[in-house]
Amino acid sequence: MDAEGFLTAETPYRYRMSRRINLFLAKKLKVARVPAIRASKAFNVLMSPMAQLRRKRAAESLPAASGAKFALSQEQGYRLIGPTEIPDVLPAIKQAEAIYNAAVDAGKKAGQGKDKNYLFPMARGADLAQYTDIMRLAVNRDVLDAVSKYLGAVPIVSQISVLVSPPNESQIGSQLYHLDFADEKQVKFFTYVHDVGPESGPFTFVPVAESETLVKKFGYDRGRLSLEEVTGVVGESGQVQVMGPAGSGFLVDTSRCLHYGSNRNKTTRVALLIQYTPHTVPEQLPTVWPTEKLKKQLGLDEIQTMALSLD
Ligand SMILES: O=C(O)CCC(=O)C(=O)O
Repeated sequence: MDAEGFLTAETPYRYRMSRRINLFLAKKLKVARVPAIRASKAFNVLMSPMAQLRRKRAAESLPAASGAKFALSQEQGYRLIGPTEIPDVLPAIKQAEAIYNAAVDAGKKAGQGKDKNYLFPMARGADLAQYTDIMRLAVNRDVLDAVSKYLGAVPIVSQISVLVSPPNESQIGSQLYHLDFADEKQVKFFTYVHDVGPESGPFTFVPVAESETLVKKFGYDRGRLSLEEVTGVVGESGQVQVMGPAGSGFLVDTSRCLHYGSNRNKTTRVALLIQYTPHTVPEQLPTVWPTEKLKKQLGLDEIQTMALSLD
């Protein structure tokens, strides 16, 4: 999925500006994906150097064993999570399901009026702050510590959405292999709300090392690669197609792992998506959470508070 987010009156200026710089470099000057991200990110880092340092130090001082449970390696860039591995998952997907059911009951037709009618959020951003079980999962320390170590700094929870992929026949946009360009690295945490099988448009990706081979081979920058092109190089066995019962999840770096999903579903797929990005994400307007309120409600510690704050 391409970078997205909400512009609100509280969105710090540096995110708006770095996004503008990135879009200008990419669209007007046709600068390639990675150099454009680096240049626009430099602006964001320069505007908040102390916060950047604080987050780096906080990640470095995490105990060696913390985050080990869901560690993502730099060479693979992903970790699959079984449905019972995180106790916070079940209450969170119950809330996500209730949000989805309420939207369906209210007559929100799948895909109606949406740009991408094969994948869209039923709810997202600060609207989800009221759902404490979802927020608790977003700051689960086993996950947060694993992500902090992978990114080398305590991240921000940039976005949370309840994502719906209705049945469709298309093969366009994020239904084809691509990399996200919000930042050079990021981690998306998907949890399926219902069982997902081959008919429900499972999320599919190629781990980092093989993705890098594909990027070189096809001279990939910001476009799309077809399923056939990728299969022709890495075979079926080089692709991870995530299926499983409700509650199955995964952490994946969608900026480094080529991926696609919601491709010609026959049944509706509902997923809870929690996105972690560096604090200096250049090409996405991060969610502004009601940090102080959540801190009191959920009894957040220092690392969790950092993850829900843009300071
Ligand atoms: O599962 C999908 O529909 C793909 C989503 C995607 O491309 C993303 O979240 O970056």
